[in-house]
Amino acid sequence: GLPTLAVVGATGAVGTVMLSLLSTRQNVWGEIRLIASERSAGKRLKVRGEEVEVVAITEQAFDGVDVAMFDVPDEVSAHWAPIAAAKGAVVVDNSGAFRMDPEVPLVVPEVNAEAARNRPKGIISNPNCTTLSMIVAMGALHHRYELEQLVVASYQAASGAGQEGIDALYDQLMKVAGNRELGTTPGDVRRVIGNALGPFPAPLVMNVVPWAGSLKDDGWSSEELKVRNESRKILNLPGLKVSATCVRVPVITTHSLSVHARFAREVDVEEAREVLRDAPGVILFDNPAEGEFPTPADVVGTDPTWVGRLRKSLDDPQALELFVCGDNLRKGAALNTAQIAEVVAKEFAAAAG
Ligand code: 2RA
Repeated sequence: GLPTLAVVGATGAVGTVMLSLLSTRQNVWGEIRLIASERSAGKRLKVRGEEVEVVAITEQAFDGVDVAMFDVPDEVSAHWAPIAAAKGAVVVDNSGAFRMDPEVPLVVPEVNAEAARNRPKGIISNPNCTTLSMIVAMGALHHRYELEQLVVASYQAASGAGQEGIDALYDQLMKVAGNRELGTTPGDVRRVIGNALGPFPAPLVMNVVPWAGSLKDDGWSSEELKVRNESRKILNLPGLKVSATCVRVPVITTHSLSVHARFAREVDVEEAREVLRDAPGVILFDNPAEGEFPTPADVVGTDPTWVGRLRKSLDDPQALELFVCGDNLRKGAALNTAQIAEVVAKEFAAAAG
């Protein structure tokens, strides 16, 4: 029969998108079991047109599970993913708990699908949404020109911080709506928002906030280090030079990045266009004369990585500038996890003959 899938963390922002993806993608699963914290157990959620009751996470909940997708906080994954793996499930984990573990592959099917086969711990990691929002396009260009350096700035959506990020931005929008004086004196937005900052360190509405994640050494944010470390691992370029500045913007869903990419060889912009046009999972949408470039408002809810504003650097014949957008809850999280799980499901199908 078809493999049994468990969705762990079915009730969160990513879990919700996951259930809708599982309902619309080609069905490769037998039973789909929904697992969440004790608090959410008993809830009934719709997947593939049927209501399924959420069960609380326990060791027994993984009985008979072939593939388990985890979308839960790092510490919950760190505890439960090895338990699910010990019970024989292949775990596809979207937390940060295992991404840099040398015995856990970090997989983006369009870039390094074959890495998924080598999983000594029975765990495969799904990258962070910011890395994922650009890496499919960068993988395609790397293939042609050999990437040496990335300098990126991100424009990250509120939903990257989960449902509380979404709620905070909508609440803040309500507080500023209709006030045509705001945004003219220092601190006026902050005063209107009061303590409704949600998970962000400054007002997000009518603002941009140069911060995502937690503080690490020498002033870097955890998010910026993730972009560096994960890009290196996915592209198998341990010496790749990466500088990232991660910024939160008042967008509900879809991360954007401005990328300066330097290669080992001189680039040809027409050829680079062709590479991107031919790359699976990438859409080149780049005609500024007609006002055509990707924006989060147009990209949200879609699967591909959208690329626009492609230019050859004026002062470096080996570098390209580009702007990319990707839905952080789809390709940035649920979709990539589903794609990895489908790669594993194919192994089951092949083994079953
Ligand atoms: C964010 N990448 O956007 C992060 C966490 N998923 O906040």
